[in-house]
Amino acid sequence: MRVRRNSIKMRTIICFAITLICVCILDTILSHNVEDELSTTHGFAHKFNVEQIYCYDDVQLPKPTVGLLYPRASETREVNSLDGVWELVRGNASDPLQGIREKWFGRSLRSTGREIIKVPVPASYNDLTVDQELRDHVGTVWYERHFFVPSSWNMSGTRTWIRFGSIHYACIAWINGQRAVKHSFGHLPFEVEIGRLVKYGQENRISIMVDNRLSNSTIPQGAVVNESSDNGSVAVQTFTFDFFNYAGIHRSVQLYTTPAKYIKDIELKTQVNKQMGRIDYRLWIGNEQEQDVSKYINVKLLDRDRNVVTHQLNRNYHNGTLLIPNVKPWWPYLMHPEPGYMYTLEFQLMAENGLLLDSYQLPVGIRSLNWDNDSIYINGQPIYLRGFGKHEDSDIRGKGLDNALLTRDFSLLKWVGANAYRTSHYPYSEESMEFADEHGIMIIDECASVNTDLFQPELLQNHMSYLEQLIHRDRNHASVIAWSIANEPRTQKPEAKDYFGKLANYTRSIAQGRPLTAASNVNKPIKCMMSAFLDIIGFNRYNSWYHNPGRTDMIINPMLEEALSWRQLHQKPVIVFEYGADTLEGYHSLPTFIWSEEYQTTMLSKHFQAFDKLRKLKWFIGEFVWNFADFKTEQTYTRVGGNKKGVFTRNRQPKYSAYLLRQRYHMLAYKLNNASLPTDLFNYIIDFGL
Ligand code: BDP
Repeated sequence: MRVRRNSIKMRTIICFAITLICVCILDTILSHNVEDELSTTHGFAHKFNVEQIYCYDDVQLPKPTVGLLYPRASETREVNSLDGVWELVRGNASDPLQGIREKWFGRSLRSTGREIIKVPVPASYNDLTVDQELRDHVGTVWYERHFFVPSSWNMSGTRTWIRFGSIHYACIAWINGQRAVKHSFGHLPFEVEIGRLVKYGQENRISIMVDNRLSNSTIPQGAVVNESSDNGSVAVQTFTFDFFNYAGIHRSVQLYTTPAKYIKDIELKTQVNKQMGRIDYRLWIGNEQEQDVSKYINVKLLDRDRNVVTHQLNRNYHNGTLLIPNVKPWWPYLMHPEPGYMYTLEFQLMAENGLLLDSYQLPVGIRSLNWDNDSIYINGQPIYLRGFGKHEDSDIRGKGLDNALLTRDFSLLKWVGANAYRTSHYPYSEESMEFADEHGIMIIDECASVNTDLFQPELLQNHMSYLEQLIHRDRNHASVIAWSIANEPRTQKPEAKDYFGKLANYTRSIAQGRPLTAASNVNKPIKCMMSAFLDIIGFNRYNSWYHNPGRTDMIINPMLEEALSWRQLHQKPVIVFEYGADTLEGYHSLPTFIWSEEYQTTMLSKHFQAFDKLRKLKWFIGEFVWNFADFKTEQTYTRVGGNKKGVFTRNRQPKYSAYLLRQRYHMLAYKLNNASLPTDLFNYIIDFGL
């Protein structure tokens, strides 16, 4: 009896120890240092006030990503979407890893007895319901759905993949109870081959645990702290960035097939010289080691009307060059009568006997991109950027991909005459990148490093890896003209120098022919430890808002002085990445008063005067209003229903200032590129001839 009780005790101890080890490992897997988080009382921004000396010698360079071509059907590939209504269960905020311990992935979520919420994918989960606990949830949620995989996909020679456009922030996915993939970093795609996990021609179950917690080593940084509430201690996510930490399955989930031997990845570089276009391509072939039956590739370039303009048979199927006489170059919007011209590049992997092994079509815009110490040039022409900082943000859906919203946004961008935006403060959807290509909107492509404050080696490693994945994803888009490595990091800190030196060196080595930039907000350029490593200097400045609120007579001179001092210090092109004023739609005040529509309009106009003086100096190459549209933030007394600096409302309707901005942007295009003006740019007032 005693022996039995002892062995039961022993077993209990062993089980407990195993559970403990599992929990520890899982916690490390998800890169959250719980102890660190819980010991922080005021959020990461205030954790260390003293200078830290970090050594980055052990930071490993990321392994290059290969694969992740956007899923497209072809003669040899099929795509099935898993978008639709899924089931969601909220984990306990006080016990985020309960679902792992209890193996919720091994059974249907319903069997856990917890409340099931039906939710759409893609969408952020926060604003879908009226439940405040779901909106403000900190920790894990679980998603689940059932799906079929066609039995026709169960052929030797066919591979089955699952690809996620973006899940924020970290996640683990299981298929039929077996672990399929884990990923950290929101806003970036990831995929895995799942042939070994799925049942063909039968029902399958996918379970995904999504964790929204941000820590000192996540991109962006944050900290989870325990705070006392009326209901006891609660976990609270703290961060200093100014947008809501939406979470969930934000972009599409797709199943797709490739042949066994297949085109795994494609890299393009394009150039235009007078009438001649050139595409240099590089291909990676999946399963190349398999008995070598593929002998050549057929490469076809199709124009917009699907006519073949160039055709090549290449026996070296790893790389090649296409020359395109009388090319139609890719031009930014309003810089040419036919902007955003996109060709389709088709690659066919062929066997010696002429059998088609794999086929993939990639949209391509053909253009040259160069820069020097004065400007950025597209097809040899200097550009002037007229645009916005944006957000992926909308009512109810949060950061969920919404093609209707994208259509509206691009329509507004063109209406207002913009030619560029910065993907502040994280990579936007792949679908939006295609919209930008097609519409000729230039993109400053930003990684999700916002307000970085603690520069530990682990963060640098993640930051490099983030940029590697971003550049890999977006390198083939004609619209991408620069990589932004960070927004408003605390670069006045001495330790930022080494950190950004290392980060910029690495990023430059993989930059795919684009310059590096970032948005700085130090109060004196000389204090910025990052900008010396950049190719384009960008700064954010809120004269008449955070600086001298109410004083629209204190804009022009400070703006001129600041831009000039950045230039003098670095002798590089300079862009204003953010300026703006919160504006409550429908609030009017004459004379102007802060928060009124008149105030935003006057503030813009004063900036235009400063920008025009700077434009004469040639190295001033862009103006970006903050923000395109109002967006949701955390709850704070400085935000009334979110950040209201939008020129458009959250519902994408113009504020009063939008009409003035429209006149400026179109007039700039007319002046600089001879673009024709919209007929409704000015309202009829009077005929002076009468
Ligand atoms: C800038 C930040 C941006 C904020 C903006 C603001 O880069 O994310 O939303 O301030 O306060 O400093 O409106």
